[in-house]
Amino acid sequence: MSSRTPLLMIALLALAPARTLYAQITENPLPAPVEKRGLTVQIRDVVRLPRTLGLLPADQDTNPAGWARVSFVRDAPDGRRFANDSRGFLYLLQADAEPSVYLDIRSAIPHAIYNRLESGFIGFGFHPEFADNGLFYVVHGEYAMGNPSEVDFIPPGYTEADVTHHNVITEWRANDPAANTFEGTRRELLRVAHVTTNMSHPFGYVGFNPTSEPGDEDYGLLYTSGSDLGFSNGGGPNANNPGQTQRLDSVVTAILRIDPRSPSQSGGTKGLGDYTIPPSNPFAGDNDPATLGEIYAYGFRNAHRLSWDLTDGTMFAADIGMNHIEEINIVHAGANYGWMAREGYWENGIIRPGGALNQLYELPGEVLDVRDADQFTYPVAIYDHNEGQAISGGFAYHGRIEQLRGKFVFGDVQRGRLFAADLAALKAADDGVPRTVAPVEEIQLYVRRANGERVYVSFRDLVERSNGASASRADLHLSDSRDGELFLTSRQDGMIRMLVPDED
Ligand SMILES: [Ca+2]
Repeated sequence: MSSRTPLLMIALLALAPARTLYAQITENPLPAPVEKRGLTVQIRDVVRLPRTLGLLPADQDTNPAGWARVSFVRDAPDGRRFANDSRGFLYLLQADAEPSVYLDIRSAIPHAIYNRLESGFIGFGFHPEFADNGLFYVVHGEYAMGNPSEVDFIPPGYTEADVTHHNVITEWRANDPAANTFEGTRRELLRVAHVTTNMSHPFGYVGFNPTSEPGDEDYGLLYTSGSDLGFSNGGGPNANNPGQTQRLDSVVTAILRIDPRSPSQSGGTKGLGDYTIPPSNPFAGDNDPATLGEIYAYGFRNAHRLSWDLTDGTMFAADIGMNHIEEINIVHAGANYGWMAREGYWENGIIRPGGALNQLYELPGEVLDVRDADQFTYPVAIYDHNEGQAISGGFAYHGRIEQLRGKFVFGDVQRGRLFAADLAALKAADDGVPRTVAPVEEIQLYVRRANGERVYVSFRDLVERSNGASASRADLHLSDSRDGELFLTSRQDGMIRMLVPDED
């Protein structure tokens, strides 16, 4: 011990100047608050999903449990509108009618876990040719214990004995795509092991680029969220593990892009599961057997929502940060978005000897202010945890609400605040320079009373009013309609709301 001390002291002395220059940020990394600057938008109730609170025993539900755990609203390519309740239901929403159950998936997923924020029936997305082929995709989570299914992938260095949960993506095929209740078959595409105690940050999104057309490279390719599968703070001995990130031999932190067709149908290269590797993927043709061909981009903590600007195809990912920074990223094929080495445009302390996930360190100016100075791609807008705790998905808005046109609209899941950033500023910030990011402002919401009176509200006020109780979290999520309008939903009250033009 004593023989090591002088060496340690020399090492500390050598580090001292660097620590002074590139200091640890302990609080408020972005001192300027996100403020309201005049964007004021009307919000209106559309429909409330049926109450499923109490359907599950309390220990198998989330806490706080909500009225209905609505996560996604999606318009099918045939024009019909659907929404899911992660307690196991896919609803068909028809104008002037109560939601009707299109599919109850509970019996198909008997090992499902429902008690995490993202769990149960997590998400769904329709194939662009759903009206003809009846195909849609579902992501859900399961317990490993007592589960007879074999996983397609276990993170490197772990074995079957370490597996705690399964992340599962399935393809469902409706016999009659026009029917108002599902009858058909399903096929499992991918089953990936979770090895942390909690099923934190599972696959959360499945969907297709809505701007791609038949014949485009991207057409018919299914994207997933980019999620760290709990390797940051998922609990237990396998969490807090930066060694499971920043690697191309693992799906951890990666947005995957797959051709959902079985190789037996496509004649192409098989992926980890029963799907085909798109030959145009960034690591598909690198002749390196150590890289996974299904990886599209990587280095995300929990990029749980993806979206595309319908005017130019720009792809966005909203990535939930650790203790400090929430991010909007513009996604490029093959790019590395930094987790766990980076959080926003800071270095995360976990990659330093003895460091921790809740630490941020300033980057040196020769990285922060210089184009492409390191191997990472940095966010185009950020906010810190003085302003919120978890970024929702967001959308490039070109719809009917004049004051939101040309903005990217997003929010904070936990607090329910609604934010906007100029699309032009976001795209300009996609310049390879870490420090350049687009300004973020807050949107003021209002409702109209029956007499036409305008009442300013927060999203959280609305959730509390419909539940008749205070909400410890707003649980805000955003979805978009086929014609580019925005839905705001809460997993707490099960209400689907819409942003609308004034006096609409
Ligand atoms: Ca930038």
